Amino acid sequence: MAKKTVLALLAAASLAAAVIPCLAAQQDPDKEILKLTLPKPMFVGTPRNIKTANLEVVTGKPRGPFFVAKGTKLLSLKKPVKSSDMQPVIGELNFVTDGERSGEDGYFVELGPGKQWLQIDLGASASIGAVLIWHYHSQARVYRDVIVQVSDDKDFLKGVVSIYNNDHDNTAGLGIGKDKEYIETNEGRLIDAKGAKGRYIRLYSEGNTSNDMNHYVEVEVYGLPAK
Ligand SMILES: [Ca+2]
Ligand SMILES: [Ca+2]
Repeated sequence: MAKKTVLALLAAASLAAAVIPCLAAQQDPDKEILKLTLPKPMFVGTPRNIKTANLEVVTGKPRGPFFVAKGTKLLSLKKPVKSSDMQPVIGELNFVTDGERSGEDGYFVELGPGKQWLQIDLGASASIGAVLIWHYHSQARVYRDVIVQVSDDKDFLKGVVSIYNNDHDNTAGLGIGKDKEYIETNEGRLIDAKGAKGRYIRLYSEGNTSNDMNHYVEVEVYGLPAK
């Protein structure tokens, strides 16, 4: 190959390398990176001895950036919470939206055993971009049958959109879910709500790999007011 051709190829390659990151950053001009605040991690290393059928592969890598519609805001802070268990075993339902994300004792609410739900009332219908959930992150564990739904009906009888469902065997009776089970960490679980519209967010779980109880440290709902 002629020396000139090699130089031309090298120049083209370096130009491509310079251009690609710009394209990636531009992506969609109507979107921006969702800014999140994470609590400090409570454990490190790859968890062992978690046996469950539908677990996603643990990469150990931090979550990448998540893009949402420009102007997306936290809508759930201090918003009212109700539950299938209105008398939690430990803590208070308002812990779920109090803005505290710490994994330490005193920051989680514990709902009774088996299938339980809790529900956040945003006060007005919204176009929801993302839901971030911390069930419990001071120990590696997997919560079972995590199902997240959005609706404008407070009783979730009509107009229900499921934005997450990892109940692969339908033990919760809300339909088979295709999402994976995952190990809780300080990153929480970020769910892409894809602009689902609704005033209420309902979250189900059915115990976890350490015990039969259901826990929440914090839930954050991000979105835009519905048009
Ligand atoms: Ca909290
Ligand atoms: Ca199940």
